[in-house]
Order: sequence, then C-alpha cells, then structure tokens
Amino acid sequence: MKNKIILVSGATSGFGEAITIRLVKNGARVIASGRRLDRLIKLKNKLKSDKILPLELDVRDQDRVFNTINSLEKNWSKIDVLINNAGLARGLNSSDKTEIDHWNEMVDTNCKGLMYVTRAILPKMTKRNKGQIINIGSVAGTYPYFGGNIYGASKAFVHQFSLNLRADLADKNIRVTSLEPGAAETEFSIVRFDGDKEKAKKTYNGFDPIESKNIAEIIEFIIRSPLNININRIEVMSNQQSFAGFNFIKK
Ligand code: NDP
Ligand code: 8X3
Repeated sequence: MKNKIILVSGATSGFGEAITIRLVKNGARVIASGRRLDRLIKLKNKLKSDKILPLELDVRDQDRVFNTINSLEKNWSKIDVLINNAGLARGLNSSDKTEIDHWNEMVDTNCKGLMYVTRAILPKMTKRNKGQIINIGSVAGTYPYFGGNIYGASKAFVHQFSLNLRADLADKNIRVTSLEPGAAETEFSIVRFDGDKEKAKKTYNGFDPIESKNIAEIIEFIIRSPLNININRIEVMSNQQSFAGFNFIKK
C-alpha cells in the first residue's frame, strides 16, 4: 500500500471520502477528486498529510477529464490504482414519470464519466504493464426494484464493463474488480431525493445499513489481495437487506 498512487473519483463524501481517509492512513498517496474542491481541501487539512492531492474534476466533462489526467504533475502521474466511485441516483419514480434530465445525469455520470476516467488513465497503466481498477457498481445492477430503472441499468453497465475490461487487460497485468454494494447511508439518498434530507433519512429508518467505512475496508482488501489473483466481483449487503420476491399483479 505504501506510496501506491491511487485516484479516487467522488472523494468529497460517502464511500469515496472514507476510502481516501483509510488509504492515506495506510500510507498510500491518494488523488482525491470530485466537483466540490472545498470539501477536498478540507479533507486534506483534516488528514494533515502531503499524501493527498485534491483534484477538482467533473467526470462528465470528457475534455477536462483527459486534459486533467494528462497534465497531472509528474510525481502524481503514475497511477497504480483507479477507483471509479463517482456516481449517483436521481429520483425513484416509475419510468413513465421520471425526469429525462435525471436519466441523462445518471448515464452521463455513472456510465460515461466512468468511461472517460478509465480511458484517460488506461494507456498509462498498459505502458507500465501494471495497474488495478476498482469500479463501484451496485446490487441495483443485478436486482430490479421499483424506481430503480436507469440507475440500476447504469450499474449493470458498470458490472459488465468491468468484466469486459478484465477480458481486455488480463494479459497486461491489470486487475479489475466490480464492487457491488447494497444500501449504505451516505449522501446518496439526499442526492436521489433532490436534497430532501428527511425523506433520505427514512430510507434507513429501523435498518442498519452498510457504512462507508465497511466499503473502505473491502477496497483495502481488494488492493492488498495477492497479485496472483483477480477478484472479479464482490456483492455486499447489510445483514438486514435481502431480496424481494416476484411481484404478482392480481386482477
Ligand atoms: P455520495 O453522494 O455520498 O457520494 C457520491 C460522490 O460522487 C460524491 O463525492 C460526488 O462528488 C461524486 N460525484 C457525483 N457526480 C459527480 C461528477 N459529475 N463528477 C465527479 N464526482 C461526482 O454517495 P455514495 O458514497 O453512496 O456513492 C458512491 C458510489 O457508490 C456511487 O457510484 C453510488 O452509485 C455507489 N453506491 C452507493 C450505494 C449507497 O447505498 N449509498 C450502494 C451501492 C453503490 P461531487 O458532488 O463533489 O462531485
Ligand atoms: C444503491 C443501492 O439498493 O439503494 O446503489 O439501489 S440501492
């Protein structure tokens, strides 16, 4: 872990912030990226470490992503691990009632943003014949639920793209993992419900969700896994989350 250079997208809150804190404390050098630079600077100040580089980056902006990655200062440019964590859900309505802008935002962020960051960094990894990519998917990419529509579909994209990346990269010594968590209390539901904190809170009422620190621990486990193995995918849920049965619409 020591001095590995790790880029985390979406490090301003939730999983990304917890991952950054854990990895920096374990000696890694983390490029912590996201749109809210003020939060990243606060995080750096909190950690009092020169092992964190705050980087303002909107993953939806293709040109910015490529330019920013290509102009990283030399001693931060050899990225060993990419953690594609930036992502969001917008809305929880039936497909016929969703806002098309919400759908675009999820595809632009969860699919296209992840594509851009990956594509910008990959040639640097293949040139060094080493690297690791961890993509944050979701159980929503496997199990359907009411209102999950494009969010779930975007995470199914993350799952399949991860497996396909691995197929492309196995002979280049680049490991790829899709980490697919269930419900966790972060800012996720606040974003999903347009800033409605009360509604977001209700999602987790009476239920003990995954915590960001659980995900950070799993990320560390994946990074530390022996080099002779590749963890293809990990699915993890709260001990109080499980599957719903089929929905029979009775007449
Ligand atoms: P948070 O809302 O707490 O964090 C989301 C992060 O993504 C923020 O740092 C945000 O930063 C960043 N982000 C959003 N849009 C962009 C963008 N356009 N460019 C760059 N960064 C962006 O939620 P979580 O920590 O829960 O979410 C992290 C990931 O985990 C997401 O991919 C989510 O889909 C996934 N996930 C979440 C689960 C949950 O229940 N919480 C379960 C399974 C998966 P900023 O706004 O500053 O740009
Ligand atoms: C978020 C998990 O179950 O809220 O990816 O869709 S869930």
